Amino acid sequence: MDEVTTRSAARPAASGVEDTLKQKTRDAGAATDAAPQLQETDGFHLVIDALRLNGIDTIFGLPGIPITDFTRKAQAAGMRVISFRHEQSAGYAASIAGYMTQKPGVCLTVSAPGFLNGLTALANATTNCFPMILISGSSEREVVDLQQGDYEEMDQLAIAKSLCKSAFRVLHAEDIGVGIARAIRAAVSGRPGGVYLDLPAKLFPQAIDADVGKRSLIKVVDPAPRQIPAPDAVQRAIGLIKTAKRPLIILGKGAAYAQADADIRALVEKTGIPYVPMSMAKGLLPDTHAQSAAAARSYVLPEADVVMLIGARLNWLLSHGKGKTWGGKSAKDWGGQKFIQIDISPQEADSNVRIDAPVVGDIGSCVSAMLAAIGANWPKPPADWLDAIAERKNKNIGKMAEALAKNPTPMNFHSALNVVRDIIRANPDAILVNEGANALDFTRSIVDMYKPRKRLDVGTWGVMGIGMGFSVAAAVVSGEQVIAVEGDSAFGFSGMEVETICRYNLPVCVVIMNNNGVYRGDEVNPTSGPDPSPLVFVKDARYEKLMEAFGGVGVRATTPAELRDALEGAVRSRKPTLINAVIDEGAGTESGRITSLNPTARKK
Ligand code: OXT
Ligand code: ADP
Ligand code: MG
Repeated sequence: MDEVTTRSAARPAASGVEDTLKQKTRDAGAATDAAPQLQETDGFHLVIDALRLNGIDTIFGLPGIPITDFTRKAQAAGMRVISFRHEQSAGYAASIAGYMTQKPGVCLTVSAPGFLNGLTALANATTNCFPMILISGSSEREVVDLQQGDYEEMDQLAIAKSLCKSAFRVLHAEDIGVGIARAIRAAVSGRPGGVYLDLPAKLFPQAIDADVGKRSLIKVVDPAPRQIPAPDAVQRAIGLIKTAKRPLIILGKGAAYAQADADIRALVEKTGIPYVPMSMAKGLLPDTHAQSAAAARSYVLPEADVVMLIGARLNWLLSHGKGKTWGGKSAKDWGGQKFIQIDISPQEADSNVRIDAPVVGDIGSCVSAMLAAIGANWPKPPADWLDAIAERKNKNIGKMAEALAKNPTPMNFHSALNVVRDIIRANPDAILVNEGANALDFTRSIVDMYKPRKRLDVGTWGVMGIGMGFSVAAAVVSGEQVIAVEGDSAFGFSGMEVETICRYNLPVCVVIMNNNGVYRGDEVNPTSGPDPSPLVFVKDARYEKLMEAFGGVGVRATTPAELRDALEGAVRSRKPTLINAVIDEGAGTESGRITSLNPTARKK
């Protein structure tokens, strides 16, 4: 226990432990006539102690009633309290901290509006399988339940339930230990996800005997237990790979999360099977790896006959495992592939197409079981398959090299991102945060990643707004240089957090791909009226001045040389930097690479 307060035993005690306290008072009174002094703690300190006991040393949040004093006390107790300008950014920060560390990231908010602001991030964490706990203060139960109009009244628990993995409320100080333990286990065990913890205002000052409080805390033993796959499931999967003439591995962000990097690499290399990394799995093996088929994606998906998914779902990002992307005749047709799926969730298999060999367990245990089963002399896949992939890949890499070599004025995405590509190659430990549409899609294919969990992006929902929250958390958690490549629209969702970046003096360099709008900046109002098109912004906006306003470095870059200078300067100095990279406003396409998902009116 880090802090206890002393009070006279004559004062009334909090509910629940009153009897213990009364007994102590009587005992103390029997020993001496002087007013006895009891050691006390309260809800504030118990929450802090419970988190710290479980190795959680950082909170991302935004203070206000009823958690202001909590943020103060947490900092006083030695926790890192990173205070944001908007709860949504704090929530995204917590969620990505969870992804990077396998410990639940904690976001702390005030009631109703603050809670709702954090809720998007909680839902996003759950969708992406990131472990996170949203702790929100809440109003008085009895007033909320009678709908009597309390300050920031809202039945937060009920609202959160449908948007996260689990939701709990703690009413009594002596239950805080259990509440935190349950939240931790729910967030990180099995398929990770978001957990909501509701802490009513009255809980925080509730005082209880310090010893009782201490004994009520739980240090969670083995919060994410290994889940060993069934031997017959492993054999079934191995048997299927043996039949393959054109095998393929797809690595998803679940594989990156699992931190089984060496075994995953060994499995890929020992089998010799080509692999495609999903966006956030880039760098799990270096993107320059000879077996990477990323540059031949649209060739390998329809051509493969056996596909092994490791921590990747057959959701929209993989065209649901069917349709033309997979060689099916029409949009919903199965392409004929057999699938092996390694995943911790037993319910994931068959969600879109038949999974012939589900291997259920944690990826570390599954991959090591597969490795043991394949032994030392696994035959390489047929040469004609590898040769055909190499040919496709080299062709695409050649095309990419040509595009990157051009130096148009104004800059386009290729010429600007070529610079980012070089900087990441020279600084492979740097973390790349990425959002936008064209700014996202071009960065994904142009900028190679070399190490695991270094690419953090919009994930399963393609959500805008993660940029600055992810950047802050990545810098806080890792201490590494962060480079955030942002569409100008994407940046706007969390732009005010550049103040947070400056306040904590974080090594974050924001690069805005400024094409004056959502997708492009050259659209006009068809009526010729005074309002601009809904898709465009103020032309030649000076985003760099926003960073300067808070003491950071701002640079406007109109050529690759200027961009390179500014990026190198940022990496060298580790100062908060914002580079406004001016991109041709006609360079993007609507919705980037996912134009096919964008309904447009038939009637023109
Ligand atoms: O094989 P082919 O020939 O097909 O080629 C592929 C690869 O083989 C090749 N490749 C390579 N070639 C050579 N060398 C290398 N190294 C290499 N690597 C790959 O390149 C191509 C492409 O490869 P890729 O990317 O692997 O393949 P593909 O087919 O694209 O993969 C499919 C997908 C689906 C897996 C992939 O496209 C993907 O991951 N997509 C994610 C898309 C996404 O999530 N987009 C974000 C959402 S868009 C939209 O929703 C936006 N909104 C609305 C909005 C949102 N999202 N959120 C909220 C809260 N509110 C509103 C908004 C407002 S975007 C947006 C803002 C946009 O404006 P900005 O200003 O921010 O951005 P700009 O567009 O820049 O202006
Ligand atoms: P991507 O978007 O990269 O394809 P997804 O988020 O769709 O990745 O899929 C990640 C998958 O990984 C989820 O189905 C999740 O259950 C699974 N997963 C997450 N962590 C683990 C783990 N430690 N072991 C096994 N599977 C995991
Ligand atoms: Mg844009």
